[in-house]
Parts: sequence; C-alpha cells; structure tokens
Amino acid sequence: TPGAEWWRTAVIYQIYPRSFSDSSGDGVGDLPGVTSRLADLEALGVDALWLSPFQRSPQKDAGYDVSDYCDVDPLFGTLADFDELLAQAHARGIRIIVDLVPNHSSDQHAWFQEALAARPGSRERARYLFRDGLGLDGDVPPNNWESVFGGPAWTRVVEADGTLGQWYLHLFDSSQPDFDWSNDEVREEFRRILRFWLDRGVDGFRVDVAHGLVKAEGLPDHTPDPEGGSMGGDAADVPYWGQDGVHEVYRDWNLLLAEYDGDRALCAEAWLPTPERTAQWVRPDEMHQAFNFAYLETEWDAAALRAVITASLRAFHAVGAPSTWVLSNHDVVRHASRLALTAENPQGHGIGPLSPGKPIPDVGLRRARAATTVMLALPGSAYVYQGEELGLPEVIELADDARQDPTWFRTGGERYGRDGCRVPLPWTSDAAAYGFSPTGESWLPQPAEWAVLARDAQAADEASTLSLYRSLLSSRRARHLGSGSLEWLEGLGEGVLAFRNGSITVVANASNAPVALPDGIVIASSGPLGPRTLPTDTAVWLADD
Ligand code: TEU
Repeated sequence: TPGAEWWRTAVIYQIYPRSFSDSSGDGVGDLPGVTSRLADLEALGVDALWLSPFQRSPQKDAGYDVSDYCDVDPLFGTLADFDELLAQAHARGIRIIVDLVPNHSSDQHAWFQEALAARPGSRERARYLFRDGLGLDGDVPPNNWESVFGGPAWTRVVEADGTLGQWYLHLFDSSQPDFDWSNDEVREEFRRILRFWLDRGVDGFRVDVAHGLVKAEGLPDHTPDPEGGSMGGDAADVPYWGQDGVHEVYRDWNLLLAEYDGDRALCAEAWLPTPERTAQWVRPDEMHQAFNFAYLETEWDAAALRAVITASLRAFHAVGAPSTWVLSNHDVVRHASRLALTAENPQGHGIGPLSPGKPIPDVGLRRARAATTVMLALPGSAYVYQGEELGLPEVIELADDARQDPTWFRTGGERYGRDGCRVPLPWTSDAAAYGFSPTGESWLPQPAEWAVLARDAQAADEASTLSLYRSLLSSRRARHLGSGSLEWLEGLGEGVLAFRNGSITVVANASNAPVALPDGIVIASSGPLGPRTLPTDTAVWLADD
C-alpha cells in the first residue's frame, strides 16, 4: 500500500502554532494561519506536520498546560479550523501529527479543580499525586524532587476549611499537576482523548514527556547528578524518568492505534541519555518513533557525530524501528547558534540553559547548513523545526519584560529560558512584523536584522538556506534516502565525516582545513567551494549519475 508505515522515512516539520503565522491579527499565530501557508510547506517538500499544543489552555507553559484535551484554544481558532487544516493538508498529501500531553494537565483542568475542592483520600484527588507533607505540621514537601523548570516539584494547597493541607506533585510548573498513571480513570480518559483525535483523522501523536508518566513506587528521594545534563544522568536511576511501568501504557496505545487504518503513529518525546535507552521506547509493540536527542546534543565534531550515528542506527535497527534525527525544537537553542558555541562560552542544552552562550557570528549558520546537509542524507525519519529552513538564529537579546517562559520566572531570571527559539517567523521582508501578522503585532519582538531572513527574500535566492532545504528535501525524496542504508567511507582525513547512502555520497568537513574532493557535487551546504576542495564547516552531496 502506498504510504505504508510512512513514518519510517518521513520528514516531519514542527509547527509551533503561536509563532508560525497569525491570521487574526492579535500577534499570536493560529490554525487558520497554518492553513494559509500550506502551499509554502508543500513547496518546501515535507511529508508531515507536527503541531505543538493548540488545545484549550491557560498558556502558562505555551499550551503544554492543557485544560481541555478535546477542544481548540480560542487563541488558535476552533475545532472547525482544525478540521479545515487537516482536510487541506491531507488534500496536499501532508500528514498531521498532534501533540499529546499526558504527564500533567493544567491546574485549570476540571479534574484538578474538582481535586482541589475534594477531601484528601477522595477519588478526585487520586487522579493526581497528592500527598501529606512531612514534619509535625506537614510543612515539609513529601520528598526532595525538583521541578524541571527550577524550584521544588511540590506545591501545598489550601483545604476547603482554610487550613494548609496536602501537597501535589508537578515535575514542571506549579500550574502543571502530574497525573497518577497508576489510576485506571486516568488511563481510560487518555484512551478517550486518543480516539477523539484519531476519529477526526489525525495521523499520529507526539507524546510529551513520554518518559515521565510513571513514578517509582513510594516516590523515593532523588538528588540529580549535577553532571547529568538535560537527560538527568542515567535515567534508570531517576525515580520519575523511564520507569518500567510506562511501557505498559504505550503498548496499550499501540493496540488502540492499530484499530485505525492509515498507519497512525506515536512518537515519544523521551529525554534519555543514550540511543540504546531511547530504542527501548520503539519496540514493535510500542511507540513507532522516539526523538533521538543524543544526536541533537552532539557537537559539530566528526568523530562524535560518527559515533552517535553508528550507535543510533545499531540500536534502532535492533528493535526494527527507524531512527528519528533532529537538530532543533522549541525547547533548545536553535542549531544555527548552538553549533558555534565555544568551550569558553558553553551553555546547557535542554530546558532553560543557564546562559544563552555567545555564538560566533556566521560560523553557526555555516555549520547548521552543513549539519542539516548531513542529517537529511541519513536513513530514517527527520524532524525540522519551523524557522530552521530560514537559518534563524537563537534570539539572545530579549528584554526581560518580554520573556514568557516559566523557567525564567521560576529561577528568578537565573535560567534564560526558551523564548529565544520561539520568536515568530519572518515571512515578508518589507512588511510590519515581517508579515507574521496582518496588524504588525508579534507576541515576542522580532530582531531588526531579520528582513534578509524572510521567506520571500530567501525564496528568490538560490544560495539561501531555504533553497538549500528545498534541494535537500526534493533530492532526499527522489533518491529514497529515508529508506536507504549507510556505509561509512574512510581515509578522507581527521575531522571529515563521509558516508554513502544509495546513489549519494556525503562529505562533511568539520576540521579547520580544506579537504580534497572528487567531482560530482550535486548539493553544497555553502559556498564558495575551492577548485575540488571542500572548505571548513561545509558538507556536500555527490552523485555518480
Ligand atoms: O519538554 C519535556 C521536558 O522538559 C523534559 O523532557 C526535560 O527536557 C528533561 O526531561 C529534563 O531531564 C516538554 C515540552 O517539549 C516542553 O515545551 C514543555 O515545557 C514540557 O514538556 C512540559 O510539558
């Protein structure tokens, strides 16, 4: 059947709805805005769109705090707008994946409001993780867990009689209480939510914090490994990440999706330290994909890239799943900036790095284009985050009062947060807000120097980042690279990454000297190329035909 297991090779474009395109003029992107740009996405050559949350939400964490899983937030439009987007995307052969946030709801969700109003020990409280505090007055949190966004992972509630009462767990913001996934009512409710969107025709789900749903029995204390980075160290030791019981949930969802036709897919957002661990989530009876964050976290270094690609292909192949390559998303520093941070000014990855770092101008974009040229030649599925096809950098200079990420607030500005990768897209170089919104409004300010990065300016320029993405995507499709296989090539020198996939040879120069090249270049990540030499921070596709 055409398109069978389409997700194995698909290039999936992440839409962050609030920053993609605004049709209403309120300065926040919306679903009709996405629909109006489908022709551009088709021309770009992507197979599917993943939409970050647009469900009803108080927007404390940009929609990752859902108050009604089966409705569209008025900020983004209506259910009818969603149906229209889905129908028009399908008519163009573009699939749609929606974000599902099962680890926690918003504190404005009806269930949490009922839980607050109910007594300790009630059925209503049992849907979340309420616990009594420690100490004589119960004023010590039930354990020492910290929120991913900073500060304690517990908040104390005021009971109906006005006294201080129980605490509830929130791995993220205090407005995002964690569900208790040992509760059958929670499991049943999410089956209903999955069916609601599957019945509407969605092609799959990106599952938020997929490694976090099940917590270790007894909620034991845990002190994070300071060296553990955004993966929290070896996830096996962390009582809230990657617990064995979580796999049962996804086996159940896998069966549920299989009742529907069209190869609906589940993609796990699971921050786990190695490709081997990540592959545990994509066994044949579980998730179909899992983001390969070990790849995202790899620096622009030939040996490190080769090691992570080899380990990923081996680990995913062993469980019969494709790898899913990814370089940017709405949580990390954009790769056009991230790849040019030096040892003197490093910064963390993952949620809310300590500092934005100081990217070396121009080098970042050159490396990002080279890194994408490598990524889109790899077998498997790839994710592209909106704006990377324009080469957008991380926006570092944001006024404090413009920032909106809860990480910023929860750490009193100590962590600069994720707003810098979420700035609304530039569409038209000479329009107000670069054509993002008809009124010139934009929920985050766009840099003054972005006119040259606007889509219309790049569409007309063969040397632009947008033109590079288009060429890579159309060649990748025509040459079936997604379903190909990789063979390493040796002997081109240290700092050089070289491999074959089908009819394509890829050579990337991550060393600081030019390297010699054979003929047959079909795509180059950047110019100018010397006579038969490949400059630093450049990658090319060569073809025999
Ligand atoms: O991010 C997940 C997330 O924050 C964690 O996986 C974290 O990076 C890691 O576990 C630290 O060890 C998702 C969304 O992508 C993000 O935008 C949301 O803010 C977050 O979940 C909460 O829903």
